[in-house]
Amino acid sequence: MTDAAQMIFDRLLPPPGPPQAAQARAPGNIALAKYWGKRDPALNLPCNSSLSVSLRDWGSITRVAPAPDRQDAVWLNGERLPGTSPFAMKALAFAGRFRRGLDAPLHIRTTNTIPTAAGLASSASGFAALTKALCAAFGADLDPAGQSQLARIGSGSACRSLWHGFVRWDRGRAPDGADSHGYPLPDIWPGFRIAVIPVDIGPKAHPSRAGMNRTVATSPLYASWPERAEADCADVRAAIEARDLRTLGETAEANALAMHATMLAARPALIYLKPQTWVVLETLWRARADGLVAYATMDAGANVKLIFLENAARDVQAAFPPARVIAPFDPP
Ligand code: 2P0
Repeated sequence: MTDAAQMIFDRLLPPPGPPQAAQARAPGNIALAKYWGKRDPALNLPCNSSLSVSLRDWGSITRVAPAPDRQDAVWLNGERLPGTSPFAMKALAFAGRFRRGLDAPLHIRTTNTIPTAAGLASSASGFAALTKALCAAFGADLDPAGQSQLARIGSGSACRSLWHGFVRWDRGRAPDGADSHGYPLPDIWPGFRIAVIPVDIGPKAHPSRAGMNRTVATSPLYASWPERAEADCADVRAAIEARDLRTLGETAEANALAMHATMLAARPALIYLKPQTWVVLETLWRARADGLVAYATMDAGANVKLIFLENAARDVQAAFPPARVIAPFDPP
């Protein structure tokens, strides 16, 4: 039986033929207006639009090649993974959507260029790079919007990692998700900075997929999220266009905290933030009262990301010595 996700691959890809070796890279991304909650979990169709900034050369490089030993295998950062590893199983299941029954065993090698010490998840860049590599391997000449639709099925946030700079993922309306993919914003903002303040670099306590689904299913606060999040996404878009960091930062920070409020109200509660996260936030809010123009956002983990402009970089680094600053619009 063909599932709904496979029908999208069948529609977008040419008939399967023997794969070639191919390699691709993709940046990670941080959402300034978050994706949280699916209206269709099988197709990863979101309840609201989201908007991110890509992390330049922090991302994933993935190589796909026919397996000389005729055994599927996956390597992550040079280490061959057991077949039972969740990452290996997800990557091979995704590759299966391109193979469509063809007997073509593959070797998949992914290297993350995001420093482990930054504590950032890499599923977005990983699935975006894997999608690009598999499209090249199977001779699928898709435009980036088509690739974004396929990457979205691997992991929602991956559909924003097909481009550098600011990317919006439209919620879309079509039941098959044809209008739910990323597209790049034309805005180039050279002074825009993002910093990662590592709080917890260990594996996630709760995978975000399960966390998101639990929030939608059980949180009494979730009902207010989709409409507010959609408005936040539009406000972030407008603030980028106006190069208005204050509005962007205030909106992004409130959006992230509102997302965490929906999680806190889930039953049982879903708590990603740690005591040290709140220490970082208190320090930020005190510094902001003293004039620092910087704002925070947090994802499905305890680490804090700060949003600011180049002229605040020195003060951010002084207030948060472990901060790793990224200039998203510098040449790679
Ligand atoms: C985001 N997150 O917009 C939000 C904010 C985490 C918090 O997208 O189930 O790995 O694969 O679609 O994309 C993390 O969730 O989830 C995420 P799936 P994904 O960046």
